[in-house]
Amino acid sequence: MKHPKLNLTLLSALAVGAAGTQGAGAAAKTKGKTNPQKPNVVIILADDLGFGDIACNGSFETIATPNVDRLAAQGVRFANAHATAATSTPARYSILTGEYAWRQPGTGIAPGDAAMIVTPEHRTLPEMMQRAGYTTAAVGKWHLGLGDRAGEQDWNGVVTPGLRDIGFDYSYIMAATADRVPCVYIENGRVVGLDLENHPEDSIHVSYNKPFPGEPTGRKNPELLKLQASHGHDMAIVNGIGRIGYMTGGGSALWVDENIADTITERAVRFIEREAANEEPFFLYFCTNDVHVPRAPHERFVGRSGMGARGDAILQFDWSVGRILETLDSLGIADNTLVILSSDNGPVVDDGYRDRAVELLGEHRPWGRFRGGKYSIFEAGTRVPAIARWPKHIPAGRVSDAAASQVDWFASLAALVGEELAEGEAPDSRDQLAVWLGRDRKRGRAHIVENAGTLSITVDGWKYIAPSGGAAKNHEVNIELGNSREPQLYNLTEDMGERNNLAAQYPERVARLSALLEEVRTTNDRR
Ligand code: NG6
Ligand code: CA
Repeated sequence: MKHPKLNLTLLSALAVGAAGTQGAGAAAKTKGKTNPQKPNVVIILADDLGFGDIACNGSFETIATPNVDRLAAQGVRFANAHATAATSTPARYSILTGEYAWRQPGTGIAPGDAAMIVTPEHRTLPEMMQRAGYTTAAVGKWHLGLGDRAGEQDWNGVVTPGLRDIGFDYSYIMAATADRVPCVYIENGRVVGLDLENHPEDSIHVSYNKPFPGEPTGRKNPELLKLQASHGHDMAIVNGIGRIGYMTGGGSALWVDENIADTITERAVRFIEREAANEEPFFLYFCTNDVHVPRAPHERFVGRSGMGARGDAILQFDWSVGRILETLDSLGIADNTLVILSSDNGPVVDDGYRDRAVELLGEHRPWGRFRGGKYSIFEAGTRVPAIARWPKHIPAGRVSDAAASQVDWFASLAALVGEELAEGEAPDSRDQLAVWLGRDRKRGRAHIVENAGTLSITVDGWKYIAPSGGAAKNHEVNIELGNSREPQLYNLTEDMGERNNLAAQYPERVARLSALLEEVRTTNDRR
């Protein structure tokens, strides 16, 4: 890995020199962190954090997120930024491949023993960054599958293929979500803390089909639970919490939910510290577990938000952000680091555990002024918090109304670091660097495509939702999904809460948007 990367860096340095656009010193600079076009890049991706869950998006009265707010004050805050999907796996698929997940079967919410969904055959964002000379890492929630066969990963050896095969030099991850087994961290393909030499009986086995004989389950042994499920989450019990899927073994390796934020944030910080000392720039994809269920924040956050575990998990997320920002500051590399913060999908209050999030929500509005939430084709499903900071390059303290999509991170970062995209690479990703660097704060992407069961397309504030036979509401999570057998058309500029379906009034607009959506569906969206 190291050698080809160094050569590539050297080649691009020579190319700059040979082009004669800069003096001799510039060639050397291309390698180092002083080159303004190759800043370190840190993506902080929260889980299920809603538009209204950060104070600076208008929730100052109900939640305190000083570190996120500081990032926004020093950078640009997006009012109209979107994940491509309203759940984690497809949203993350789009970030890493630059392709809409709905083009590919098998990109729905993945179990913890799914095979790799972003495979070594894919061209990936971290690989593109490696080509540009970056050292890359993924830390935290993964949820895009591991190994080449579902259910056949060797959790006791090396889980392969893995993240190294899709462009991450370093990885320290949770395979899926905190509510899915296996409940262990995996560092560079190996489960962390497994001591099979001294405890061979601890070997890990995972099944999403049947329980392991003799192992308690949430369904049969609710008395063993410290956090009861409200729906689902009744299979394996780990750390007193029922999970999705069954597992046995791994005693010394099991994570403690209350420490997840500390553990993964620390790994992210260590990666930054290590890389800051190197000459090459780094790319960090840091995915927090917060504020996904089960919400079991560290005791120093418990009770602090007054909103129960969900609010406390938001404070914990903000703390993680603070740790990353402090680290960049203390290493003196904040000015040369582009930080992008966002969330994989919209918010949900009760996502399967009785953590009192519903009862204690009070006046807080995780979805802001939007309708729906996680799982929904309505705006709150994919209209996510987004902030970009790169001191001296991104104007500070601005709000952007530009239409922005996470699918464009791939091509935009390629443009930033000067990498050409090959035919078929990042097929739906557009170079929207001007948007993500806060220069275009009005227009942005010509259209935004969202996915949650059905598809929607938004152009100039007009949103068309394609008819679908799906349920109108998910009653377990109490979220309107936005499905309807009738076409829907909303004027978000006047009706951001999507209350007035104007489809019958504007049939031509419906026809135009539906045709455009069809075009996107049948071609790629790069243009
Ligand atoms: C659902 C889970 C939910 C959450 C979600 C994935 C149940 C009843 N619900 O199936 O708790 O895990 O999947 O969330 O099991 S995501 O943010 O990772 O997409
Ligand atoms: Ca999520």
